[in-house]
Amino acid sequence: MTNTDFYGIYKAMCEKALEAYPFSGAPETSVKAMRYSLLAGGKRLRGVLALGGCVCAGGRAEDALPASCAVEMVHAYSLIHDDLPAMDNDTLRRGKPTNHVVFGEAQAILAGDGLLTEAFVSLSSIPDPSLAAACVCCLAEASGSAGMVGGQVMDMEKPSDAGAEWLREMERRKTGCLIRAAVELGMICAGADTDMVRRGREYGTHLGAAFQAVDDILDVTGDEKSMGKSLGKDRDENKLTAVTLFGLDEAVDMARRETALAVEALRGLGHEADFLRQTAEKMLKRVN
Ligand code: GRG
Repeated sequence: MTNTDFYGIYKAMCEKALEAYPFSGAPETSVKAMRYSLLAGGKRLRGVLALGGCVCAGGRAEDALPASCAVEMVHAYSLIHDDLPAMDNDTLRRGKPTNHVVFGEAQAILAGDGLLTEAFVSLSSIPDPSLAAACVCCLAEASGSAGMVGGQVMDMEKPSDAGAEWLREMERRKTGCLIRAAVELGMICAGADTDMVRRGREYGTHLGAAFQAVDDILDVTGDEKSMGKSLGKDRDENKLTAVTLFGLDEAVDMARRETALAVEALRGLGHEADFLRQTAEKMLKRVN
C-alpha cells in the first residue's frame, strides 16, 4: 500500500471517531458550534500523525484514537479563536464561514473553550492510567503558554526588532508544538521507550518547521479555493514570515532542509517509520 492509502485510512479513522464523539452533557448549541468547526474537513494532519506515531512505535493505530481526537480538538479550538475579531478577524476557514460568523462571537469563544477542555476528557479515556497521564502532560504543555498559546502571544506582540531567531521561536511554539505533540502522543499510546519518543519529538519539531514554511509559501503562491481561507494576508498585514523575511526561494530551501532533518530523525528505524517519512515528503508538496 502507498503512503496516500495509509494517509487516507488514518484520516478516515480519525474522522469517524470525531464524528461519533459524544460530547456528553453539553447543551445542544454548544455541540452544534463545536461540531461545526471540528467536522469542517481539513487535512487532519495532527490526528493522522498521532495514529502514524503509534504504529511507528510498534502499536496499533486504533490505540491512539483518543489522542488523535484530542489533538484535532485542540487544533479546531485554536483555529476558532485565531479567526475571532480580536485576533485575525477572518470570515473564511476550510472553505466555510468562520465559527463566530455563524454562531456569534460569544458562542465561538465558548465552542473553542469546550473543544480545548474536551480534548483532555478524550485523553482520560486511554485505558492505561500512566499512559493517559503522560498524554495529558504532553498535550497540556504543547497547547498552553509554553507552547501554542505562547506562540500566539508572541505573534500578537511582535517587537519592532523581531528577526530570524524570534520568528523561529514564535513559529516553533505556535505551529510546531502541536504537530510535535501529535507524533509524541501517538508514540506514548504505543508505550514507546525514551529513545523512540526522543526521535518522535525531533521528527515532529522539524516537520512543524517545514509545515509552517510551506504555509508561508502558500500564502503567496497558493490558491484561495484549495486553501479554503483568505491568502496574501502576511504581506498585506506586514507579518514576519519565512517568505517576507528571507524571500520565496530561501523559504523553499528552508522547508526542504527541515523536511530532510525530520526524515533524518527516523534514521535506523524500520518500515514501521515509513509512513512518517513519507508524510514529511507529502507535506512538502501540499497545495492546501
Ligand atoms: C488562538 C490559542 C490560539 C492559537 C492560535 C494555530 C494558531 C494559533 C493559529 C492558526 C493560524 C495559523 C495560520 C497558524 C499556523 C498553523 C497552521 C498552518 C494552521 C492551519 O493548519 P492546517 O493547514 O489546517 O493543518 P487544516 O484545515 O488542514 O486542519
